[in-house]
Amino acid sequence: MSFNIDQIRGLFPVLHQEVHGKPLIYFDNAATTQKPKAVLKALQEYYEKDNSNIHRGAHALADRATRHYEETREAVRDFIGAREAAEIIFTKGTTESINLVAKTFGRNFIGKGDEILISTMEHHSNIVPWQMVCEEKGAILKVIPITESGEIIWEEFEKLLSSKTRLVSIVHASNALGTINPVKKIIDAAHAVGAKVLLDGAQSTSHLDIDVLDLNCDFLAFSAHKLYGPTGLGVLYGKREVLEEMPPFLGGGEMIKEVTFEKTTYNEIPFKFEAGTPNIADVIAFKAALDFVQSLTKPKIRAHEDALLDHANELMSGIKGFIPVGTASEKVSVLSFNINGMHPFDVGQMLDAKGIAVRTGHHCTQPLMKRFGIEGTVRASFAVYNTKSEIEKLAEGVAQIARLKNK
Ligand code: 7TS
Repeated sequence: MSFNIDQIRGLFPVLHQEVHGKPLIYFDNAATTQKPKAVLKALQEYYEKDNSNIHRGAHALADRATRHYEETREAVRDFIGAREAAEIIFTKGTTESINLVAKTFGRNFIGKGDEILISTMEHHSNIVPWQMVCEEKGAILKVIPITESGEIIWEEFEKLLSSKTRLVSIVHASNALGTINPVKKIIDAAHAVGAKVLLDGAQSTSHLDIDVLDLNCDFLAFSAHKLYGPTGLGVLYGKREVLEEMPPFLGGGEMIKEVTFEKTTYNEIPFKFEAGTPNIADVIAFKAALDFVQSLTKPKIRAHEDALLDHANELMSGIKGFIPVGTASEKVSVLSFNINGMHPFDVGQMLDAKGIAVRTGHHCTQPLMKRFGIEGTVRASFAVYNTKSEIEKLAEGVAQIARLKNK
């Protein structure tokens, strides 16, 4: 598919509506993206034609459902450049993917006095699971500081890394600032001290080309719903040798080889980590979302979104009272800001009245907000279907609101 913005917008029914009597401008894409028709159609077709439990049925519908489910696993493998489909585990989302690693790898391979490194800009879902591991195991959580522009301080990271570091768990692209972290360099440095690396790819997978073999990360966690796919579905990629050494996460059906009352043996990966009936319909529909992204290609998506971000920066930087939060040199299309003298929530409400959907608050990054000495921000985050004229309406709206307090 060529990058024709009208054609792309035509694929997203939800965009074509009015809110508060104004055409909807959807700039809350870092929270969740909208879904193209192909995803909606795949969901409906699955329930109309193939609905069946997978892997265990000896009938045609179960065979078809199983085949489609496993086709998505293969599509995800291809999407992130993994070696084999067995390294792709379906979860409920990024949060569950990180918790899976914390509860299995964390429990088995992190002990008293060991260190886990995260950064100041982590989402709560990449903080709390590690605090739980530390509490349980007597390990220590260390935090990489960041600069005023929202970039990790490399020298400080190097100082924190040591032979005690078991895991570096870091966000690839920040949801609150947009910063793209230098993850390849981080992974190489972590491996040099024998630590494993988990990448939180919740915000990077929709914008950046991801090649897990080139990056050489040990784990990658992401959510389908931020990637034009359904909610309630996530992915955990892990290297085979690491996944094989990890104990199971949840116990139940599907994850076993053989059960007796005395002893249970576990299934092979990925099934060892997929206990119970999975989210079959959403997994199957997710393939349509991946096909959509692949058809546009990441470099074209990134070029489009970068142009939107540049346009927004240009227009907004001239507004009196506009305070950007997160000005790293490498960013995904997230524009976080405050308006002098105004609470972010009030700004969000006023933009909503103009039909513009943004997110306000701490974005589940309270320690990051504390680092900047603020309560929260207004966040506009852009996706493939957003346009320059929408950015102009945002800038107009922000300018009007800013004038209320910044004469
Ligand atoms: N990590 C990052 C970097 C995120 O942005 C999010 C969700 C998560 C983890 C958790 O993903 P989930 O799908 O399991 O919820 N971020 C946001 C956000 O910025 N606004 O709403 C959700």
